[in-house]
Amino acid sequence: MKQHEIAEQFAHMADLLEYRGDNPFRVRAYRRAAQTLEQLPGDLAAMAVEQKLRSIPGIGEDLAQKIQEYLVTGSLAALERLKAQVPPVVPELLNIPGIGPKTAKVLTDKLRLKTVEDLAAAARAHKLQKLPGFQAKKEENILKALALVQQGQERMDLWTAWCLGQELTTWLDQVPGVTRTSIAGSLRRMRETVGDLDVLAAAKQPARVIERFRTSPFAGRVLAAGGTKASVITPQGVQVDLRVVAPESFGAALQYFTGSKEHNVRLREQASRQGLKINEYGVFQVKTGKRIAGREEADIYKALGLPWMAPELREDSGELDAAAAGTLPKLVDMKDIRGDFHVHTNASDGRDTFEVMARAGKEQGYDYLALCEHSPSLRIANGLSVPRLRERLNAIKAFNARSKSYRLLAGAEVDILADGKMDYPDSVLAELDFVVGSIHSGFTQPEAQITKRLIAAMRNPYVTIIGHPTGRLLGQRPPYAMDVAAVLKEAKDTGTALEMNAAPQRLDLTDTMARQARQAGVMLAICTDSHSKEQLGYMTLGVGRARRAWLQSSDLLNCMTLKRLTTWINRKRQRAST
Ligand code: DGT
Ligand code: CA
Ligand code: CA
Ligand code: ZN
Repeated sequence: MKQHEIAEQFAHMADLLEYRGDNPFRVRAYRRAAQTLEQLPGDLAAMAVEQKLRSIPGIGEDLAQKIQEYLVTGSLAALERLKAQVPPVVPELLNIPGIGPKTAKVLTDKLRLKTVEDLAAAARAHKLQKLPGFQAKKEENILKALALVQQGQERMDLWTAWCLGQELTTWLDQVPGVTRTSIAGSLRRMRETVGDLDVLAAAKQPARVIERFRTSPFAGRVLAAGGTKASVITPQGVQVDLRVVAPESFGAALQYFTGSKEHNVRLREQASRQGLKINEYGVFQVKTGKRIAGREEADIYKALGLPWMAPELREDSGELDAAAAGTLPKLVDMKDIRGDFHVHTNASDGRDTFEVMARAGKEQGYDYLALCEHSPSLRIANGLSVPRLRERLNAIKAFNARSKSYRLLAGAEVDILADGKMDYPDSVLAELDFVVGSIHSGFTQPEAQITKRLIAAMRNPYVTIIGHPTGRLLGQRPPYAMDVAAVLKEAKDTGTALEMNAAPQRLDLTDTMARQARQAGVMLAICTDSHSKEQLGYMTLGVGRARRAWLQSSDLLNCMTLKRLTTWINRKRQRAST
């Protein structure tokens, strides 16, 4: 409700006035009014209409006028003037937990801070504890607060974002008055990391939903809350932006807040050439101001003569031209996925047993699951010796004898050794149904050598797919050097698939490389690289990433029936033996 927005504006006024050393009575008047408004029951806008504002304790003539001003214009001229009179860094400083107006004043006067980074540098150099009214403890607290603020600014991995997104929409769905909900922003587009989480809801009375949200367990700290939107930091330190819109604008808001910004810019340009205007409320005719779309997202695109396009494509990377030409791909979908490859159990470095993982694959509704443990040279991962691998083969035979519609494939994730040889002899590989060849060592070799290793592995008739082909770990390890064109060509020529590893710390191949691979005619495979049964859920991420790469089910090994898959694997083996 409006009183929360105005309370926030008044609190901000009080802080800035105090920073400037204004009359303490005036400062206190704003601060008290902010507190009163924060706790005010009922609807402030209705009170304003009934001229009842002056009956609120602590609201005199001047503040009542300011409330009216905000209700009419959506801002306070006095606050804007004040902001212009203080150094630009001040509002940012006041945002840091533990820094009030007095502290901000000392910091900007004595240290001449220009940015928050300046503050961090000064704190690390222990310059703060020498300031009047500061001690070591205060300096330490500021450093901690800065770390926290920065943590909130860091990007989260896709799985963290996905799980939180599910929780948020589930929670929102049960809030009274909410008729629709959706994830928006980079999570809906399935970017590899997510800055903040954007969620959207439709309700006739948005303020009530916001009110619930700001007092929900998600709101560890409220950054801002108004009548239609709120930004909070969850107790885990993740920023969530919630917007609540009227049902007739849901489609427009969803389109707008899904982004990407680049896609939206292109779309708006196109609209304006057609005499239309798009914003988060709908599509409007410029001449008449008439609204022609807004309720459904597809209607927004339709109003521009375009088909709806999947969020994963909205990066201004050719999707608008493809849409106009009617050549958008029919993207792969979760329901097209028939199985997972590259799954570990506790026989190597996984957590769950053979039985648990086997059953979990069936519960996913899969037709098949390839269990792939590590090979012996990966000692830290408890790689399987040949006798242990044979035990595994027997266990799989026994399992399959009891299972009709769902099959386990006998696989292995076999190390591609430093010289390009595989970590099991071919005679052993020949006993397996499925081989993932992976590089787990020698990441710093020069490009030519890594490329040679990969090519040698692909020329092995038993290697079905190359696992995590670039070796990168998000935020930890860069991809190793390799000749991408040569690798793609060899994959195509030998009939070897490349993995789209769906583990959130890998996401390897990247979307752009997978798209390149598809264009080169290379087969791909989405694998979760699961080390526990929950991680089979990474498939959702993998499918999202594959959609960003414009992949269709015909591009993916795990959309094949078991029969076609077997034929595909055997074709490479036979080609090699002739
Ligand atoms: P993130 O949070 O960094 O992972 O990336 P996004 O894409 O979620 O970005 P965010 O949260 O800043 O904004 C969510 C969406 O809202 C964004 O994808 C498009 C839309 N949006 C935000 N700001 C603007 C803007 O200035 N112009 C346009 N056209 N769209 C915007
Ligand atoms: Ca976002
Ligand atoms: Ca956002
Ligand atoms: Zn691996």
